[in-house]
Amino acid sequence: MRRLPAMLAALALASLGVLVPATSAQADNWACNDNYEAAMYGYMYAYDDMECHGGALGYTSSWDSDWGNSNGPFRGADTNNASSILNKGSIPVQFFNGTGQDWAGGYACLSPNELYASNLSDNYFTSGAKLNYGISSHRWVSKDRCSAKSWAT
Ligand SMILES: [Ca+2]
Ligand SMILES: [Ca+2]
Repeated sequence: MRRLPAMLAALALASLGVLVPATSAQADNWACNDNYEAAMYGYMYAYDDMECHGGALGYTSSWDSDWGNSNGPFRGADTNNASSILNKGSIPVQFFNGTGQDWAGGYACLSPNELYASNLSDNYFTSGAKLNYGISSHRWVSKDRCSAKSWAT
């Protein structure tokens, strides 16, 4: 994971702004865009801070039915700790508020063409619960299983 010192990142954004006038929304998403470019194909990533900052809590091409247990790609304090996510796979990732392989309860989906969600505080599970600091499990699903939820980055 490439991390630029804050000063350099600010300079990069400033010079980008000169060449390509960007909306503030685009500028805010710059870090996630950078992470998306660097991400591995077929993988999803989750970060503890917004804008894909703070290092990845985890990344995987597989699933994890409990982000708080001691096995799989997400463990311990990862549960209820993600503030941004990205999907560089070929099918949607379905995120759940709860845990377990019954895959029950509120969920939200991030499809590959959405690329990433840089600020989960704008998003909600189907149950109405906040997505930010709420994700506790995930799996990859076909498009038709995620039609209930569509959301902006
Ligand atoms: Ca786990
Ligand atoms: Ca949760």
